[in-house]
Amino acid sequence: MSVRIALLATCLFGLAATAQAPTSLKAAYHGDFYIGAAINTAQITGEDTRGDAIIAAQFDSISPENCLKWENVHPQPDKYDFNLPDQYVAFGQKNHMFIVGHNLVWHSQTPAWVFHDDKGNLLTRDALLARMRDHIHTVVGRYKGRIQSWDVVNEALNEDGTLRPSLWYKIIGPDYIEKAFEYAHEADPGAQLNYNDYNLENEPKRNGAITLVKQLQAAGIPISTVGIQEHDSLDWPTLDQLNASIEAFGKLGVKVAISELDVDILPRATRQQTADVSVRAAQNPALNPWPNGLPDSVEQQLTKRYADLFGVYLKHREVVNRVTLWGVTDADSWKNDWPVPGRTNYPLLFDRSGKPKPAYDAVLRLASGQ
Ligand code: 9MR
Repeated sequence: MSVRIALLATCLFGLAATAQAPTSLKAAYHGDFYIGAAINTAQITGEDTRGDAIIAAQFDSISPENCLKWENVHPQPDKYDFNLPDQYVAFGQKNHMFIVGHNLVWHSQTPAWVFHDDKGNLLTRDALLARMRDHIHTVVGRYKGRIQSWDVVNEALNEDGTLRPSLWYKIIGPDYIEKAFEYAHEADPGAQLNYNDYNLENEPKRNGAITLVKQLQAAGIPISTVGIQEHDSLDWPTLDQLNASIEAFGKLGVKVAISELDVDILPRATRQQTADVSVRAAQNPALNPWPNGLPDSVEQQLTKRYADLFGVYLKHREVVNRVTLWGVTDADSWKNDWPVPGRTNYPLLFDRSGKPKPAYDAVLRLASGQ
């Protein structure tokens, strides 16, 4: 009898375990945070059918890898191009996703005309503010109520925590950041507004972001989240650095978006850990050691790294509101061409053929507590 009961219990338990085991990232982390992916042109237009199937099955949030950057959406003073952004937002709505807008104000990928008048002179503060307001109202206004979160200002800080001397800063002054948030809030009072940057795990830059958030809060400017990009390697940031940053921002009363996650396993080609898109390094076979596949030992390190990172995010699930991977498969990643062009990198959870990697399994298992 007791054997039959035990057998029955095993069967039922087995069934329950099968029924409950999540089969997608978004199901596994449902109730904890959104799981997002940055999507590219071929995925937005539907040309990459394999990628789109992965995105729809696995993710409940999307970010536009490039199509909403100023140079793409507003290439000339009187020309906006909403073709791709409209398709991007439609894709997210069709799949009931949390849709992110990236980004409104950045020193990079912003055409030179933005800062100059017809004669080539730098604009005055008032003229640049007017241009910024017009851009933000036009873009945010178009997707009001449909894009739920905007990266309002991207990468405004230097590594030492001071403000980067961009043309935004030089022409308008340090309050260009407040103004950008103010205009975004005017354009869509319901949208979450994010300050987004890399290397916020390093203490000096983290402190710079803390000061920034406090200044915005003191001025009554609505800021809802800080985006920690998380362009990581196997040994940076330490889990302590990551924990400390999430905790520090959480204490300020803002949420944290892990906004651009990937893990670079290739030899570092730059002196410092950075995600500065202007940095370049020369090709060299020593910097591209695994063009035909990753050795098991490195695959295991990557798997452990992803499990450790998601362990930290889960621990802070009250503060972390989304975790967005910067790409879908390894073939899509910017890390294949930055800072060295033409390398074979392995930074994401799906391999080049679209198959889930061991790191994917580890992230899924972690959520379901198996
Ligand atoms: O992944 C993006 C790549 O395709 C672009 O060429 C590059 C320049 O626009 O930007 C990359 O995305 C960056 C993001 O917008 C901001 N943080 C750093 C990201 C990686 O460079």
